[in-house]
Amino acid sequence: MTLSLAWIGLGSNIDGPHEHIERAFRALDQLPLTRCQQQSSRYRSRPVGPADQPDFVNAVAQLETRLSPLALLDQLQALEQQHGRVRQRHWGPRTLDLDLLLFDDRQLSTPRLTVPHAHMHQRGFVLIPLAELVPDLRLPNGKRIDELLATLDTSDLQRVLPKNTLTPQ
Ligand code: ROI
Repeated sequence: MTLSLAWIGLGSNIDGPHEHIERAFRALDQLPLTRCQQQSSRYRSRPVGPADQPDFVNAVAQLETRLSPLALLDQLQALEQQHGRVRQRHWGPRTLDLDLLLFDDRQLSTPRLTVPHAHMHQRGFVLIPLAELVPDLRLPNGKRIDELLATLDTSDLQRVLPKNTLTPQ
């Protein structure tokens, strides 16, 4: 199996979001045939969608993996379940959301999985941490990440330190 790079968007806004994000980074590094190569900063962001829910903590992970996209998706969904994820309502609060954003420069469209992630081009809480990891990223549709970011208002995003980090990095 070939070695691929995959980028995962992490989000949480209930039941101790920081802790869910930190645990998720550790769990991603322990997935079979997978290593977490890079962690972005953590960001606090206003909810996109229904506004009557807590702010989110968002981040992005860069994985090196020998899993296929669908095998990786299975693993991500299992992790979400382990974090007690319950989908109460569409675009409602969640304990842990793990979105497969990009898989190499592939474009996939299957009933279970669309890559690149369908909404990532419009979401500052995805693009800002992703651009931290890959500043010169070009998406499979040819758009550069800095061009996409230039079209977005990202003023609601606030870089935050991970819980338990005492000194700024
Ligand atoms: N809004 C923010 N800020 N961050 C998220 O991770 C997030 N995830 C979602 C919805 C509910 C669309 N809004 C979000 O799934």
